[in-house]
Amino acid sequence: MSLSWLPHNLEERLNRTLDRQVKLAVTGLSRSGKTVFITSLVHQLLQGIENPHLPYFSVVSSGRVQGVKLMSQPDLHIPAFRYDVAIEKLYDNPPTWSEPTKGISEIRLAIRYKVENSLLKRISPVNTLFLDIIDYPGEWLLDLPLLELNFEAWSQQIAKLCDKEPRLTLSQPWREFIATFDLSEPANDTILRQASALYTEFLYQCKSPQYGLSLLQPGHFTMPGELKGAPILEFCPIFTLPSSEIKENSFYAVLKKRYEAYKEQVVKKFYVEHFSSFDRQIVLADVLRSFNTGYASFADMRDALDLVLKSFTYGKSGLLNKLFGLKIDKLLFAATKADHVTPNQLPNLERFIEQMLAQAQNNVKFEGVKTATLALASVKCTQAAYTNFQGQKISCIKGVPLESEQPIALFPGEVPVDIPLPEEWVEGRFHFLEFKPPRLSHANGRGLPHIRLDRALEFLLGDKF
Ligand SMILES: Nc1nc2c(ncn2[C@@H]2O[C@H](COP(=O)(O)OP(=O)(O)OP(=O)(O)O)[C@@H](O)[C@H]2O)c(=O)[nH]1
Ligand SMILES: [Mg+2]
Repeated sequence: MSLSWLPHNLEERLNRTLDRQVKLAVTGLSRSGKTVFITSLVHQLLQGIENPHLPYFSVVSSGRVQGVKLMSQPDLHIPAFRYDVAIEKLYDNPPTWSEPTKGISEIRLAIRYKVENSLLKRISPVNTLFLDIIDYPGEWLLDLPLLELNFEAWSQQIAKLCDKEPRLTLSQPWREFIATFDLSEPANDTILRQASALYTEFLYQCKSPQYGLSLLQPGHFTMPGELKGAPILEFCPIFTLPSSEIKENSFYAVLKKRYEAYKEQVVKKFYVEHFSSFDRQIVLADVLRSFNTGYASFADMRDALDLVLKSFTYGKSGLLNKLFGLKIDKLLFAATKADHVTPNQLPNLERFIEQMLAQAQNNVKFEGVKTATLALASVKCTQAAYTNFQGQKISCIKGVPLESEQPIALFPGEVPVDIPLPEEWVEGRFHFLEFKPPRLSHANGRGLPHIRLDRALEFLLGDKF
């Protein structure tokens, strides 16, 4: 049945009520694989009818999909997800990956499918599901906990993090700078700008591949999106309280005011405008990269992901939820780039992330959200292979490393089943390399090769058809 005679927003509302529209949000920290995941997902679905690459996505494998089409997106104020650019790059010769993305974007697909339910079938044998996919930086979820913290409590948390290496050394220039002025003195814009620039620089250094830290707040400082250069990002935490009485125009008072404005105008705005409207959520994490960097990077990523997952419980039972509601009822946590490990290591990788997030997942389940963990590769860039080492047959992977032209066979290291102790995290234990995308061809209609993307789709969307 066409609803084109309805005014636009009414049609949207009706689609949602009739369960014909679903908002699938895709997030993860920088470089976790969001763009590649969405590109592969859209590509797989556009392959549509009887796509042999999606055996575990039941609506497709049972032959019920009649067709899939890209549509113009419903939210005109959100930038478009550039599927066209990303897929062209993957099909190029040589194929390349997409550029990093900086903020939120959206894409809409219409999926026409045969209805299975015998009762509904009588009303309408064929239905259309509008799937809106939203890509947004996971860093923004690190901001939601700020809503429950005042400036002093947040500053204390940051101070505690900076007690330990590598933050202790990296934060030195910023800490030395803020120690040079008295917080009870009248504020000066130039000094405030310098202080926040040094703090932001400290966050970027923590994030650099050398240190690979993830728990970086405020999240918009390293992922500003459209707020790049805006004065609302010009503040930083403090280490000591002012020595004398606090005047309204003092450094201390201004920093506190800006922190509160950030919470109100940036964090809450994201919650109300976007987060509260999502139906389903997938959180992606490049766990293997943190293995390479060492224990500090791994532990920091785990803490950051714990905090990210808390956003969903916090949303469900917190004050904002009472005011604005939080719809997410299914949450999938996925370790990406599973083609970086040998196929026999996949179960280990899945057990590892399951354990790593057990506590956080439990809390989310408690709030009535269905959760699952999975290891996947949106685009499989390696092949399983074997090599001989000292007379023994060893399982390895074969692919073209990002910095090279020639394929190599590599044993990347065993994924531990249990989380290793800090002292077991010896240097050189893991060699998880980045790979070039595989050469693809339009001509033979082969979809992008992947690992377990269909299982992710089944968990996230299977019940909507
Ligand atoms: N081998 C392999 N590499 C992948 C896969 N997905 C992503 N990558 C690699 O990870 C990089 C980052 O992927 P993106 O999808 O751009 O990550 P993102 O989360 O969108 O990154 P930002 O936009 O910078 O936040 C890519 O350039 C690839 O090198 C995958 O499925 N397999
Ligand atoms: Mg991206």
